[in-house]
This record gives sequence, C-alpha cells and structure tokens, in this order.
Amino acid sequence: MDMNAATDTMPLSHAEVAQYRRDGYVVLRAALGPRHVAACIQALTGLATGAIPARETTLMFETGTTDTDAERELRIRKYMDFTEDAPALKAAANSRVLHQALDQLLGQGRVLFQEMALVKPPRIGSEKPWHQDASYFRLTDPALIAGVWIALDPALTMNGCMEVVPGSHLGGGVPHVHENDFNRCRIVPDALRAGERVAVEMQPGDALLFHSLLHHFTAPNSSDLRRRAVQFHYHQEGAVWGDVAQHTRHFYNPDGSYAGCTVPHGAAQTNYNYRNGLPRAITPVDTSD
Ligand SMILES: O=C(O)CCC(=O)C(=O)O
Repeated sequence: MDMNAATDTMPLSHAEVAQYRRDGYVVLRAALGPRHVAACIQALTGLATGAIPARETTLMFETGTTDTDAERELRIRKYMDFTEDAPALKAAANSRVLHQALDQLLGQGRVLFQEMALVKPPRIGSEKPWHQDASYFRLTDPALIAGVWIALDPALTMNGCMEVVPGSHLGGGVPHVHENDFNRCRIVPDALRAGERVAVEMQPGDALLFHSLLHHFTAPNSSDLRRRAVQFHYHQEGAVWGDVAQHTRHFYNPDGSYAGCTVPHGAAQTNYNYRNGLPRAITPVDTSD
C-alpha cells in the first residue's frame, strides 16, 4: 500500500496533509458532486426569491442597494444561518468526504458553528479585505477551528476567488481594525503580507480547507461572472469560547488594546451571535454525486 496516497476514508494524501500544516490550507477537489452543487445553487435562489421560506436565514445586501430591487438575488452579498431552512445547504455542511478530510487534519469530533453563503455578484461584488477568521471568533485556541469555503461557480482571479498568504497561519494573530460595516474588519497596514499572496482558483464543488489564522482576501468582482460560494466554520469538540480579554491574547495592538473583530462598533451595532453558540452536530452525508 502506498502510504502517501489518499484512500476511501482518508481523502487527503500525506503530501496534502503536510501542505495544510505548512501553508495553512489545502484544496479538496470535488467535495460536492454536480448534483449537490446544483441543489445548493437552487437553494440559494429559493431563499432569495421566497420560494424557500427564510425562517432563520438572514440576507445581507451590497452597500447602497436594497432588498426591494427587481433583481434582488443579484444584489445579495451574503446569506447566514440557512442550514435549517435549506436541506441542500445542510447536506453540504455535513459532506462525508469533507469531514473525513477534516478528521485527517484535526482529529475526529467537531461541530458546525457558523454558516454563510458568499455570493459576490457580477460587477458590484465588493472586496473582502485581508483578515484572519479567528479574529471574528472568541475561541481560546484558533488551531481548533476549521474554515471551509466551497465554490459553487468557477472561482477565478477575475471574479474574486480566495487569495491567501501561504504559511501566514504560523505567524499568530495580527491586529485588525474595523470599518463601519461589520463585513469589513481588516488587518492593519503594518501587518499586511499581500505581496506574498497566492490566488486559489477552484471549480464548482471544490472545497478550500483553511486554518483560522491564515491571512486571506477576495477581490471585487468586476467581471460578468457569478461567484457563489458557501463557507462553514467548525470547531473541534470541547473547544472553549472565551471573552474579550481572552481574545486579546491573540489579537492586540502594540499598546495592548484589543484588535480583534468581535466587538460591536460605530454603525455596526450588531455582531455575529454564533447562533448563540449553538453547536450543530455533524451527521455525514454522501455528497459525491
Ligand atoms: O467569499 C468571500 O468573498 C470572502 C470569504 C471570507 O473570507 C470570509 O467571509 O471570511
């Protein structure tokens, strides 16, 4: 047996596991098959049009647009908290092959704690500034968090694919600063490493598995192409949520003050509620077709 090869239950090769450790990310190709990708897209359209009742789902729109526009779906920037409304999206979060890969990286046993769809619309899709996801989550150990970003359309440099700084997760937390939109909390200029960026182009169904301290960014979508993706955050069982003082140990300014993204500020009076910390158990689903 080739010890370096992926197997039926271990979809990542040793080289891919090593890449995650070294670079802070790895791409799992075809985590969702074409039927599951199509079902996710249909679910997002259904939630946008009302064909699927958005009981728990929250929609957020590109700045300067409203939800009364005729082309409502093409104004949406972000969906949150949809797994109980849309079984297809819940299946994606529970993808068996995805969790087999995460088991290889982090060990068995994790819960879903955040779910989003990021649907940077053609021409008006705005950038997501450089950041580390751990800056948004007051967990005491960022290494116990897994981020997963799954492309539903081809994600290319021209329509705002994920861009990352390989190895940046090894540098620990760096200070972030908020703008007046809670979607825009960014790494301060002194800590930016954008010159080392790598664009991660992906096909529909491919999943980017990334460390919560990885520096990453997406550019505006000035193309005519759609760029829909779902993003899930999990943490390993038993991971501990902390307070602002605890989070400050990872995200602090040179003067010692807090420099994470979890405190309401300015015009953004709300903050992620992490579904009140509700842990969602994983029930693996075959997403290969
Ligand atoms: O998909 C995007 O445009 C940005 C995703 C991301 O980095 C995030 O929401 O944390």
